[in-house]
Amino acid sequence: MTTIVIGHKNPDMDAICSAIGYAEFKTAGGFPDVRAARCGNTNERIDFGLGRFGFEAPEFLSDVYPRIKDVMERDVVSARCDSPVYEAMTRIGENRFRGLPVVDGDRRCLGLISGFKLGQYLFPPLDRIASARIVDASLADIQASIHGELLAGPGDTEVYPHHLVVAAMHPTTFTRRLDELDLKSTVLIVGDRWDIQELSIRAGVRALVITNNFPAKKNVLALAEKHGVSLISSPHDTATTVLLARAAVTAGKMLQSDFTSLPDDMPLREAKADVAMSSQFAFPVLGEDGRLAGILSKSDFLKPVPHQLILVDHNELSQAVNGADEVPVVEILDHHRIGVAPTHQPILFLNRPVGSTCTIVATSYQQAGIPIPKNVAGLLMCGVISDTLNLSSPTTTEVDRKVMEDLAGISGVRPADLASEIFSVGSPLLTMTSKQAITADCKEYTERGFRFSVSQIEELSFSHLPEKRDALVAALETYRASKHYFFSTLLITDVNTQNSILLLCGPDHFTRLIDFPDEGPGAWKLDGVVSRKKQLLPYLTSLMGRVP
Ligand SMILES: [Mn+2]
Repeated sequence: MTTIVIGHKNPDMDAICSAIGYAEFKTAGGFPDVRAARCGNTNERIDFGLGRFGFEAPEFLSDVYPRIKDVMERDVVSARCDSPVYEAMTRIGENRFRGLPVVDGDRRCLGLISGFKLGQYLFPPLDRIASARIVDASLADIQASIHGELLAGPGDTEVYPHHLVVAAMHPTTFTRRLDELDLKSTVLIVGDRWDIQELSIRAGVRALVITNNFPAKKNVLALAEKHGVSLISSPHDTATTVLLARAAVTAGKMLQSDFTSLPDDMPLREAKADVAMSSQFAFPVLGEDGRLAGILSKSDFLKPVPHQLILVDHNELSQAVNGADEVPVVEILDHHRIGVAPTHQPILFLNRPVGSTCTIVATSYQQAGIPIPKNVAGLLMCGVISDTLNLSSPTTTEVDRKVMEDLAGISGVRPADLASEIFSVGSPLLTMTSKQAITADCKEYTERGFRFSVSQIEELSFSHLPEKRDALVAALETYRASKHYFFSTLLITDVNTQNSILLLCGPDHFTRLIDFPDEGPGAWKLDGVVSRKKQLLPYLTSLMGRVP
């Protein structure tokens, strides 16, 4: 079972750093197989923070939907197309399967062989009972299948329909019978009947099988060589020899080539429909290289998925990685409003109204009595600094201040120095396109029946804003229209002066309600507002309550 610690979509510094930090904490606490992940791109600032303390961006996951490869049987029992069906039957019997996939030498799946089809072959319906004597196989395969030994005459690997004939009759009757046979395809099976053996070799049957390990007489051996008849000794009695000879037909001759295979990375929910509609007993699963990687049965859909999630820095499914609703969430660490979906099982849900999730990660270490490694302390500082604008945002609490002090002591890095390093990297307005600036840290909300988005970027000043403003507003409107949001907004915060400019696109009857000073078309001046969560969201919510 793999546990994935993951932050929200459009991850910010806190989401990335708390995911890494909490994965480190769980691992240090002895939790097996925990790894951090992200479901969106990092930005220059996040990369700086990670690199500053020797971390790399966690693994990117576009979604966590359970896939076929998560539940399929990897240890596939299959049959080679060129091996006798006897082997396939044995494997089906041993494993109590309904059938097997049939593969070539390159492990490419050619089709399926079913126990049902094998049963029909062994016991044909009465109107086709004569076909029970025909074996579409080479003489060499028949010999191998009956564990026989070639005593005289030619071996032959050419595959064509052989007719099995048991000579259990008087020589006179047998002579008459020989006239009715297609001798070139006849495999005659007989015990120690020397007269019959000689008669059939002189008549020119394709092969003569002597059962029960009866030794062949010298003159019979010589006669077989002379007439080019293959003489084979079988260790089994006649009835067993016939049965085994019939099983010499290769699996490739009996496969159902019209079958459905599925790619191993297909989400289970997509596979469900294909599987439910099909009468196939199992589904060959192909890897990226097209080779057989596993097999999927209907019962595999009942298996638990081998991964689970710990969500950090968010608790609403609309902000979570795609597929989070189909995987067990075992823990949530967050500092946002509660919008968590009901869970099936009790979970650890730690939501504290503090400035950053990294603060909660640090207190988790402290409460568990696990020392915070130096580099993890630095990493957590990045999250706290970024989310609280270095403890200056109104979301900052005494807990954050205390944690920052502790972390600074461990890392040996001064918060003020780290803050100015972080915020001087990659001004979003200078380094990003308008679209990137909007989507870099964008959160979707639903409030009072309205769906909307609130993005935020941090700058060291507003000096670059005037030349970018119109393009940003245009991009914001495009984004709003593409997502069918009621409105979309971007909060541009100056971390030095602790003021923000709000860009907002939405219907006139809504924007008319905004009572902050105008700062140009689609822009408003929000002095003293720095927190999306604590200041902007409550304000927007109150406006929505006044929508006529
Ligand atoms: Mn956060």
